[in-house]
Amino acid sequence: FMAYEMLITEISDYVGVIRLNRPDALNALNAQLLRELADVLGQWDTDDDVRAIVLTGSEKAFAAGADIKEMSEKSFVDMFGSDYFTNETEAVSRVRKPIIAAVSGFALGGGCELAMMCDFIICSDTAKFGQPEINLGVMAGIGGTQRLTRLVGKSKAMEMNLTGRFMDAEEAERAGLVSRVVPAKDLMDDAMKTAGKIAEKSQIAVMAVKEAVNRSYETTQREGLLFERRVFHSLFATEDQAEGMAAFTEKRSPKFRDS
Ligand code: CO8
Repeated sequence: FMAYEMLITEISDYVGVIRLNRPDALNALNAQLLRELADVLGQWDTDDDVRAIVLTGSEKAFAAGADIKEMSEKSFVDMFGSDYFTNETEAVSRVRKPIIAAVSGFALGGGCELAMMCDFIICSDTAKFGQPEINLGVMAGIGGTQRLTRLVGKSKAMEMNLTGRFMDAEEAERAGLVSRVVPAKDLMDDAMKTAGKIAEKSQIAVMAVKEAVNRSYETTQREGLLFERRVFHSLFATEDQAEGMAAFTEKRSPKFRDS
């Protein structure tokens, strides 16, 4: 068991909530914060009490980027040699349960990239997304030129990465970066309700959906469709399929047992 200094974590009604908590640095991501994040995600992925995860920050900032003060003294050899952040950030993508990013305020640089590593983003009307690394004489390093391009297209991704300008919530929704925008005061309620809805489903089907949607990024459409079809077929080996379809026919709510 690891005591977290930079995260506040809580499990309620099968939803695990992780709040980034470095208020004096607008939740800038440093090595310790990311180690703690990787640790809790690793534990929750095999914890039956967690069926969906919400990752959030403060009202002012989801995260204002990687910690510039921690990075400023580093050399190429330090970065390349340690593969700075690689293990910790890959730990986010390894999680098989769904992770919702609930973004309020700044999601910049590594903060925007962390939000994009989640399965989808719900943001408040105060959210500001950006890849301002260019202003520091560097560039995005954990997805800002890759995931952002896939999410919003080349034109916007290129402009954001080249100019460092911020995108507001309305533009982010229009561009497909976020699934929905909600008033700031409703953000956590909405994210928790959304996670709660997912937590009621068959966990097997939920993990299969996550795998299949993510596969669409990694392969051709023909292979992706084949993967989807085979996973769909395989769900007919589960009791939850029989239960879900029986419940519909009998006009009652299904009781999924993840089996
Ligand atoms: N790192 C460290 N400290 C930060 C960061 C950061 N990214 N962002 C804010 N802080 C600190 C400030 O230094 C300040 O601390 P202090 O009070 O001690 O001076 C405190 O947080 C509050 O910030 P501000 O006073 O600046 O608050 P404002 O409301 O005036 O401004 C901004 C808010 C616009 C968000 C501003 O803080 C800002 O521009 N922050 C930096 C944004 C940025 O450039 N982010 C990109 C960082 S680089 C990156 O993310 C690379 C990721 C790739 C990693 C790859 C690894 C392999």
